[in-house]
Amino acid sequence: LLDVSWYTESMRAGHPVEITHRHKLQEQQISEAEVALFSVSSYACQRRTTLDNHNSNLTDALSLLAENAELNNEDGRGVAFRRAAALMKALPTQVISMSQLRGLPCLGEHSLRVIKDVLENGVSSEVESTKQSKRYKALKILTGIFGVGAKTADRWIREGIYNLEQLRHSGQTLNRAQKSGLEHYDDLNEPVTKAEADAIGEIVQKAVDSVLTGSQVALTGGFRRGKLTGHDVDFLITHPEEGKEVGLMPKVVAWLESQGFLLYQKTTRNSYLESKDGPARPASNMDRFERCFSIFKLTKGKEQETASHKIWRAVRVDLVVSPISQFAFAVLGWTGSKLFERELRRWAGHEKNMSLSSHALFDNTQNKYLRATSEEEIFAYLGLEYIPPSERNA
Ligand code: DCT
Ligand code: MG
Repeated sequence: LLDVSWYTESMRAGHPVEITHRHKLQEQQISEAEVALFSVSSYACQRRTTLDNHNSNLTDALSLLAENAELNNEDGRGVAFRRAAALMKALPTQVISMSQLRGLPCLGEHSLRVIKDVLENGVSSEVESTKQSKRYKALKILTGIFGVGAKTADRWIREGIYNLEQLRHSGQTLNRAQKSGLEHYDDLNEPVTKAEADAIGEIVQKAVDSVLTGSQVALTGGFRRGKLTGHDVDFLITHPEEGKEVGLMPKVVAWLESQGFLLYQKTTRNSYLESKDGPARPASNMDRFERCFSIFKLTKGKEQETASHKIWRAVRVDLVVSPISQFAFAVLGWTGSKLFERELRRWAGHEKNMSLSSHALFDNTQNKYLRATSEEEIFAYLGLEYIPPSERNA
């Protein structure tokens, strides 16, 4: 997939490849022939992207600009920066010169300008000025509240609200989610660890065991891809007998609530993927999908709680119930990364004339749904090499 012949050859010849400083580079006058040239597939779902990122200086810069674009509702621009960042994440070595990027896909003029700035000056001036801008800072703070999206944050900023203090004194009416989000702001902006995710997994497993024996719980999202921290914990729940999962979510939520595990919960019947990205034709078996956005109360230790010593923390948890017939699609759709999922759907549509969602795969040429019981089968239908979760970190 990746052409690293130069890299291995120069390693053998004893050339230094881990040169990080540009002045050192200039002094050594490294010729282009000596610089690694990469060959990379253009869809992120064709690439293996591990958490081992050799270009975090570049991906951090591009990701920040992507985030800023998304916060300003500039989706096209956001995706362009995400694609560029994902491409840099997939490179097998550190990029030290612009010439190495020649012929690579996904790098638009703007992204190349940012990369050049970082390679030459250590930082991108656009990133630095974005970080310093009053608007970006306010958008970050306000969308850091669970339940607040870019549009709400923008409205508040236009009304002169830039931080939590101003929001609290503004007299703005907050919905239930936003009130909860504001109340648990610090906890919810603290990364969730794998150990905390596992502890919550045990609680969720206990909940489903108590309400329906034989139910299965799968950890999805970033933790399934091997990430050590996340902004939330994502679970998928199913039952091996089709139809048994109907009505499961309210029971699980009621059990969790009765045990005092929930600080907030809201259950919706349709997932966002279903409403936005599902196959063009509605499938009758889709209205069963249920999702619960929640905030868990996770006890940290066994010490006694006092007025000044809180022994629990709030954690964002997403629960999704899927019928077993859609489980493989749901696991694939909820494992991420977001860009990997977006690219899978783009590949399916543009290259295969198929519609992929986290419920199903529809073949528009054959005019039929393609059934699958494993992620491997879905990749095979799509004509893609199987990429395991740990290599979907695009
Ligand atoms: N997802 C998606 N498209 C979205 C949102 C989510 O395909 N717009 C999928 C991919 C990942 C999964 O749902 C869970 O979403 P997040 O929790 O937002 O992502 P994550 O990778 O788990 O990130 P984090 O580690 O920060 O929770
Ligand atoms: Mg997650």
